[in-house]
Amino acid sequence: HSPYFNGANKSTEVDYVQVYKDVADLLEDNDYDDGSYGPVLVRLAWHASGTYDVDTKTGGSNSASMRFEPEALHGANNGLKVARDLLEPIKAKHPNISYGDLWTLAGVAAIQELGGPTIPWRPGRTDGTSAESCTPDGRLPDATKKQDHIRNIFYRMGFNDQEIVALTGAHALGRCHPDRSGFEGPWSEQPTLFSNEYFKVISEREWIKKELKNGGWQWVDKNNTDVMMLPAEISMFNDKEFRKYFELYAKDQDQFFKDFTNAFAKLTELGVPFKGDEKVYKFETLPVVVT
Ligand code: DDH
Repeated sequence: HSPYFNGANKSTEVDYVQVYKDVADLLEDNDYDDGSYGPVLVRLAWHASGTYDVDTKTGGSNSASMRFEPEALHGANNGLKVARDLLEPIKAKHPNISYGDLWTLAGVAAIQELGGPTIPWRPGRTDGTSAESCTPDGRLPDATKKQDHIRNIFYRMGFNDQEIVALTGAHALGRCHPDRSGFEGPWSEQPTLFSNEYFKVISEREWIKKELKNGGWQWVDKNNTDVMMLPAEISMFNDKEFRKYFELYAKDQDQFFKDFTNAFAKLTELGVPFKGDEKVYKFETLPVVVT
């Protein structure tokens, strides 16, 4: 073989294990939110993927259409520029990775590094090149609405009730920002730890309404008013069919991790035209450094 043959081949290869490590390395930042960029990266992976429509087979993470306006400016995507910009140096270091692959891999890395389950991931997304790949506004859930709206949004992606509740458990991570969604506060006291805490919090606390300065409202824990729930979430919790999964996951973290793993992997693969021969990665978390 000529050395040029190998060289040419290598130039399109991506070291996904190294990409995982590079994402893991940039998560911590004591000056940002609760000390981690992990939650906002998970939200980026979710909003890139959750635009999928099973009937028309449009949307999803394949084209990374959130890079373009108008999708970048959809209200649901407020604040995600932070996450997209954060990943630019990694894109520069690994120029052959597509944005769709990078964003979904970063979400997987964030979940794993913050204590969540190992989520199988494979490459295969190809970037769209223009705003033509943008999805119409309104495909992501509206937190001010009730459980029927949430069902319709997720059924459109192809999820069932159990998967919807499992996925929403991602709210163990992160917080609401008044300048992004208009809501404020985290869903738990430990917003940088991925666990079944969300389900415990929603089932065990007493929820009272809090009026917000912007004219809206949310639920807050009567005994710790920093902890919140969205109007849509308490509607879901009060729905008989959804409720059984909230109770199941509050009791059984292993079941939550198993069901979340499957649902999140499915979410990030919606609408991706895999060839079928892609390597499936199960990334190892970075070793914990004791200082
Ligand atoms: Fe969410 N989410 N989400 N969410 N989400 C917000 C933040 C985060 C809803 C509304 C909001 C999922 C489902 C729902 C994450 C992950 C996931 C915010 C606050 C709102 C509002 C944004 C802000 O102000 O910064 C609603 C409604 C639903 C629903 O299912 C009914 C799902 C499925 C996921 C997922 O990842 C699988 C994460 C993480 C955050 C925290 C972001 C941050 O910056 O912190």
